[in-house]
This record gives sequence, structure tokens and C-alpha cells, in this order.
Amino acid sequence: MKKTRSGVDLRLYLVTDRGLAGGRSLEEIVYQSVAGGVTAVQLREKEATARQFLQQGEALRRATSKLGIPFLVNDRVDIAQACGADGVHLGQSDMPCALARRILGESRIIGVSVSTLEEAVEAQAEGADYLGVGPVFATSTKVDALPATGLGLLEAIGRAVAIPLVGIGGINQTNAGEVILAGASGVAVVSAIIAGADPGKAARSLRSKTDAATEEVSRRYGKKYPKIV
Ligand code: TZP
Ligand code: MG
Repeated sequence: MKKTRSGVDLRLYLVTDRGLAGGRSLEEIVYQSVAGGVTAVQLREKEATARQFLQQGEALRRATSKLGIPFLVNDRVDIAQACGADGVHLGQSDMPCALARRILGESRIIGVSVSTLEEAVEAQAEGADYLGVGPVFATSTKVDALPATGLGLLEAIGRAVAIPLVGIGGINQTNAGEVILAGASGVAVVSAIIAGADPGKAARSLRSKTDAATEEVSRRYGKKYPKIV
């Protein structure tokens, strides 16, 4: 499998949710949203069997390869490996990052969900390539979501770790810019892209907000943004 870990752009990171797709295929949503500016895709399946998860993973792997977009799998290191994904995204109750790193090697991307400063520091020490921080705002997409962390946690984690941060949870076109201004290199979005009728248009609108905020960060702090995995 080709080395895919460098140069991964998480500026607008689509996380899938079959329940919000309203019968549309995830491939269709991926094609439309990438045309609108999505830069990375994560397959998140909470109810699928392993076989279904794998088949959907293979389909999205084909689609994202054609589009030249990085593809990650939520929760499952084995499914990520089996469908040739670029990486895996792990939560706090999934396989520990250090073990996933041993299995996947250095060429795969590992992202870890964190909702405290301690978790963030630990994930970086265990070899995570990026952190998903949240839920930044209240969300009804994740059934077991913790209370919203707000933007303060992103700012604190940004000061404590060197790897890129992606905000997640309740992010839409009205608040996406604030997430970037708080120190995230990107935003991970489910419902704001998938739940509407036009994923391409939703992605375009989000990108215009995050791109403007990214420029503002570079202007204010002279930093090179966004950080790339
Ligand atoms: N992890 C933390 S919040 C969340 C996940 C997977 C769901 C985010 O969904 P939405 O619709 O973008 O709020
Ligand atoms: Mg998980």
C-alpha cells in the first residue's frame, strides 16, 4: 500500500452518517461534497456489521482514490487495513493509539478523539497524527456525546500539543470560522454537510468560512496555516 501519511489536508473533514443520508448513497454524498471543497473523508458506521462496514469502506476507498482525497475509517483498525484506507480515527474506548500505531506502522494516519487536555497530551505521546477535539458545540448526531467543550478547550490543547487539531461537534457555517480562529487546522462535520439536500453547496459555504478564518489566523499571527498531518 502506498505511503499516504504526509500532506494530508483536514481543512474540511466530512464524517459520514448513513442515518442522515436519507437513502442517498455515501459515494454520491462524497462526490458532491468533495466538489464543494471537502478535503478528507471518514467512514463512521455505528450499526453496520463488519461485512457491511468493509463493503462500504471499499466503495468509499474507490471513490476517494478517484478524487485524490484521504480516506479514514472510524473505530476499526482491521476494517481500515482491509479496505486500504489511509488511516483510522480512534475514540477513547477504541483500541489505544500506541497499539494501533504498532499494527498500522508509520505510513498510516491515526487520529484520536479527545475531550480533555490530558487525553490530548496522551494521544500525542502515543503517536497520534492529529486530534479531533470536541464536541465543541452541542450536537444531536452522536448519541453518547459528552457535554460541549466550547472553544476554550481547543485553545488550551493548541497551546499544549504540536500536532494538528480538528474541531468536531455542532459545527456549521455560522460557527466554523470561530473554530479555526481558536486554533484548529480544520473542522470535522457530519450533519451540516450530510443532512441537507445539497452537500456540495453546504461544503462550499463551510469552506468559504474556514478559508477566510485561516487567512485571518495567518495574518494575525504570521503562522503557516493550516497545519498539515
Ligand atoms: N464526535 C464528537 S461530536 C460528533 C462526533 C462523531 C458528531 C458531530 O456531528 P455534527 O452533526 O457535525 O454535530
Ligand atoms: Mg470510536
